[in-house]
Amino acid sequence: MSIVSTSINDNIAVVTIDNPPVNALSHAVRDGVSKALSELNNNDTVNAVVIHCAGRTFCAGADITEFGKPPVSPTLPELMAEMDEFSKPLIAAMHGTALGGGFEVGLACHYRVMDGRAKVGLPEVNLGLMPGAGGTQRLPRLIGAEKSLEMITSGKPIKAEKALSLGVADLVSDDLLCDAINFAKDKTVRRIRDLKCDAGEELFADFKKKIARKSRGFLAPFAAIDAVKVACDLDFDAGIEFEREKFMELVASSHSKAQRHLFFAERQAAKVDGIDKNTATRDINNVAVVGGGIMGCGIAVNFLSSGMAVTLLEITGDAANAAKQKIEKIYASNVSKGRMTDTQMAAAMNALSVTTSYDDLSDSDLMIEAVFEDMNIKKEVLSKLDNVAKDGAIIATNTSFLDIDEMATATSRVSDVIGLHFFSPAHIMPLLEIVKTDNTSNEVIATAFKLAKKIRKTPVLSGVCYGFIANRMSSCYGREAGLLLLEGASVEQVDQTMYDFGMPMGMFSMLDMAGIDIGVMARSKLSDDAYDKRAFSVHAALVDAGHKGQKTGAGFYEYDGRDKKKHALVEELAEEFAKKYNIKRDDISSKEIEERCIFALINEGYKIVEEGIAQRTSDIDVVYAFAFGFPRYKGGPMHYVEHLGLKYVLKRINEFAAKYGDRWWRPSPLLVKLAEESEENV
Ligand code: 3H9
Repeated sequence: MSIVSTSINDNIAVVTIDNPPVNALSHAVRDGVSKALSELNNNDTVNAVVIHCAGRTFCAGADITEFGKPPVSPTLPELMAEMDEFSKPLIAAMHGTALGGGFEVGLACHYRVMDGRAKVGLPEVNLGLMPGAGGTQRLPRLIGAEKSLEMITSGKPIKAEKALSLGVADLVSDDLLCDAINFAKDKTVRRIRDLKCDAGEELFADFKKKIARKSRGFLAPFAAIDAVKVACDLDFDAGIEFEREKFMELVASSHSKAQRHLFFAERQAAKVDGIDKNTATRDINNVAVVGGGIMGCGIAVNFLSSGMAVTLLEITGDAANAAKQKIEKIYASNVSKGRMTDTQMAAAMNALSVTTSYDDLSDSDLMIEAVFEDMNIKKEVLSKLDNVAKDGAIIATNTSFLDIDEMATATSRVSDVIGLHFFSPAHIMPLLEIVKTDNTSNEVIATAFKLAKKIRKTPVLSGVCYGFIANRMSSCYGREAGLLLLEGASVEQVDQTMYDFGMPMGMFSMLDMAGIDIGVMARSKLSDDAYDKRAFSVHAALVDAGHKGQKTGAGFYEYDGRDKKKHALVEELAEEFAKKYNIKRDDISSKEIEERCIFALINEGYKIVEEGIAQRTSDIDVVYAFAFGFPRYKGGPMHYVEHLGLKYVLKRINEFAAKYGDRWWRPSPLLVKLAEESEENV
């Protein structure tokens, strides 16, 4: 079948797009549709045209791989203009996910028929873009400015029923093509461009304020608001011109390049060397979780919400019941926020059982331990799981740092042991680090990736090392932040600098939130040469003084409810330890703070790749963006190097090595090699 084909029956033409996997609107598709429409316009036997797609979805948007290349006619806006000029009724028959340019094709049609399970949306903001094929001009004319602003700035798609109620869809159907053809028979031409929309000035100013916090640092949502305002203020053609100009600016921006990089990086991360669709996987229906703390409960929620049965084990009956209540509380909060129904909550809670006996876990397909971060305790738990596990059961650990190869020796099935590292809160954070040991089988790794998709997590593969990808990198950032305190920077200055860089919060605010004692305890088990003791000396002293962070009312800051203020003790401690370690205190610029923190991440990232812990640099970007909120418009630390220049980054790392010693700042050989090969000028 060709990429675009036409069939005519009973005076209704059906134009079918067949461009797997998601019918992206590549040049071949646009060209094919354009030619088909021009033929049908001149064909007197045709009264109306239905546009429809083969495969699993209506067009999922423009072809993202074409962005950044010179536009080739017909561009999507040119095709939309042809559709506007089309003289016969045009009906979009949409199934799957009609997104971005795909939805805009629907909006350029005169009517929209949707499959009952279909969704439509304008997710361009997730790519650092705004709709660029009429979406900002047609949607407000159809459903009003306010609802359009919500859809466009959130990027969230809506379901068919909602689309029907908003007037986006004209018909929702269970037999899409057949109903769309019948629907087409008595229709007349009706163009959205001829409608008018209106809204007061204040709507747009208020909307910018409303999204200011969530969209801090991003360009695209604000550009999209301006474009919707233009839809209300100017005529359609002027609006389209404005939209095109802003869209082209965004395509060329570093923001969109970074966000497009993350889009493909996320999909690339799911590809594992040596594993493909023919690799066998195991069925996971029953999951055991050992440990009913915040982590264990969050992990359990993931599986319950995806329709799996969970048995949660705690040491005592009281602890088991408390865990059940914690899970119930998470669900009750979801219901109260309208994220799920009472019926869905009841189904999830019915699938949960709690126990104190390992024997009750014998039917589990997957067992995950989420107990105290201590090698001996974890080994004991894994050994108990091994004793009751059925053949083929996967035994997983949620450790954040520990050596899983060693842990696996506590079982008789090392090839079935894997790390599934969730991030707190586990039912919300999108990343799942899948940690393979030297012995984990491909079947178990492939199953973990399949499972991640089922529980809607973004998986990234890591090898075993202290802290894996995420926490190993974060330790380097934490080390530099700690040293900067001793060298004269304040907690507030370090945090503000990193916040301004785009991180959701600074390192010290993050430590206060998570609890400073967790890291202090983890480091207490390390040998002195495994980390820079000086960098974490203030942390240890704060914990000794009972200041463990928000939970004790003080840590790096002092807390009064949600308000935080300077904690004078921190400065005193920093001076004391600076003296002890003979560190000269001075004014430190924000540039130095930013570069020390970010370049430490980058250097470690290259080391992680060269050691084979991560498969590729883009996996590291996914980890840091999804686990720690590295600003997506900067694409992750490794992509950010492209923006800065490899040679510049290496030069600064060499300078830091000369000034602060090369124990931590020794440049990664991979970085050196790439910088040498790079043709950029410093
Ligand atoms: C836009 O439309 C701009 C316009 O307003 C204006 C233009 C002038 N292009 O995600 P999956 C690939 S911007 C190229 O694993 P799923 C993807 O990389 C666009 N390729 O499947 C992957 O390749 P591979 C607005 C694309 O079932 C394969 O397809 N639209 C595109 O989990 C399968 O993808 C969007 O932002 C694309 N547009 O999810 C929607 N989309 O197999 C982006 C996908 O080699 N797409 N690929 O790794 C999605 O959100 C999801 O792909 C979708 C399916 C929900 C559709």
